[in-house]
Amino acid sequence: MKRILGMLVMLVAVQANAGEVTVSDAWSRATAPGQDNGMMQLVISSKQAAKLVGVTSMDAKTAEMHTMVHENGMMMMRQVESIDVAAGKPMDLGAAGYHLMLIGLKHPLKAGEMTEVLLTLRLANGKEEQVSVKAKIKSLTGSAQHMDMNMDMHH
Ligand SMILES: [Cu+2]
Repeated sequence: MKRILGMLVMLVAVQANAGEVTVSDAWSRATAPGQDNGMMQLVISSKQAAKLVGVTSMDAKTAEMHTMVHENGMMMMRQVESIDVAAGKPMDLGAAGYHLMLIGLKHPLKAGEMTEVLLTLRLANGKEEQVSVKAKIKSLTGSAQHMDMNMDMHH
């Protein structure tokens, strides 16, 4: 009974926050043979200002938020602690130079399948909201291979 009550409280808490944050256009890239890291792009919209503060992947050991930076003439990736999302303004991670990094994939990402992450956002009102996101896995392209090269240098 105690456990059921706990679950009910959790459901109510989630519902109270539901609707502040929506995620769209989530996609990921199919991995090349032997590649154990993946990336994901998505667009986050929030009614109130928010910060993306955590990412959990269902298909990888860990997930991080990364930004691309120029260093010694090369594009490198750096982990960031959070990503700001302005109120009412869609935050396109890719356009802003960010991506989500899936590290230590438990299995290859195959084109046409889905991969799932759980995002944790801290809202301006101090509450946290978690959003489950399913991303479509797209096939590898030339530019993806360029990025994988940099990925290996960093990790
Ligand atoms: Cu990265």
